[in-house]
Amino acid sequence: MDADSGVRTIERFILEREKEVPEATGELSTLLYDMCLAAKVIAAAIRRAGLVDILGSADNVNVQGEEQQKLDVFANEAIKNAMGHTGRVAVMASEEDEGPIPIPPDWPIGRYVVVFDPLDGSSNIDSNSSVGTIFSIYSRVTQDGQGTLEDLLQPGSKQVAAGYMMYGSSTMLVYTTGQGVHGFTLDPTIGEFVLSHEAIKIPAVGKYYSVNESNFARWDRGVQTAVRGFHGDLPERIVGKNSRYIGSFVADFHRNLINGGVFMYPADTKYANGKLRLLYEANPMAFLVEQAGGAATDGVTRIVDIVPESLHQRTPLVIGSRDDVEFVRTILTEDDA
Ligand code: P6P
Repeated sequence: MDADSGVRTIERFILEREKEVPEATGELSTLLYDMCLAAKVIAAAIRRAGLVDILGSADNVNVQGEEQQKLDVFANEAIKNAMGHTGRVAVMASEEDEGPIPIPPDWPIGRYVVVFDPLDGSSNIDSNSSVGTIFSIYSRVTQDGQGTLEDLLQPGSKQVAAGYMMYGSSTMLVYTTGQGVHGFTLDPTIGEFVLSHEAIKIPAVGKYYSVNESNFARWDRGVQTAVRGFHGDLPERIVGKNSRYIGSFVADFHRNLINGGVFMYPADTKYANGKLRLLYEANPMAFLVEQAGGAATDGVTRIVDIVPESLHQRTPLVIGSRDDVEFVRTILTEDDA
């Protein structure tokens, strides 16, 4: 195999994309490399999790009131360390931390803002189901010094990059900088993320629908009607779909992105604003899916148009194949919904 075997590592691919942006300074590229490093560190820990004492509960409850897993804590620290020591970030926010995460005092402060869910779906870890990291990157809006809430509470339409890592049968990193959606698979033999899915496009109509059916009685009538449509009960309006639901957002989203599908976590009588978080779950995935030709709403309103009011605010979410998201919007906006 010759030296340049056509293997396109993520570093090379990011540089190629950077050349297409005249005003690019290379800082965002460097930040994305640093996220790759964090991904490798987390992936290695998850691979070993079954062998060393890093599985299970950290005997702690996070700011969400959810039981923290040891890997939640590990992943959170890995990303904070990777992002905070670059001189390119002004402020961070994490699902695992209550407020804004400042840059360490002896480190230069940069112009980017990073929000992330360090390990989504972590309750699935002990059963070896796929889990993931989700991140969004913005440019700061304040001028100097430590970043603030104002920098963090920007609408998703202001994202400059977004992506996720999925730790499953293989480790993948999927990201966008607004120039399409591209997927990379970690080759453990060389320790590099290698391009495996260039220019991902989500089919307009999905094969799958993903929703927690056990919540059916908690939904309002419009949502129940839409899901019945996915069951195949409204053949005059929509072709029925297969149900696929892992209960790990990154895994459910990734399958639908590749095969076509729609994921829903609607508001219900338990989660009045839905369960998923706007800043570090819905927004990054909404940026990605729109770049891939799909759509993301709260049922009616485009996710990336929502102006956040708090770091951990939740939102109802319908995301995936464009025509399926539109079907739900139509049902929910009909008079008798
Ligand atoms: P439910 C995992 O806890 C998570 O935050 C997402 O990854 C996933 O989509 C959702 O919750 C699953 O929630 O209520 O269906 O178990």
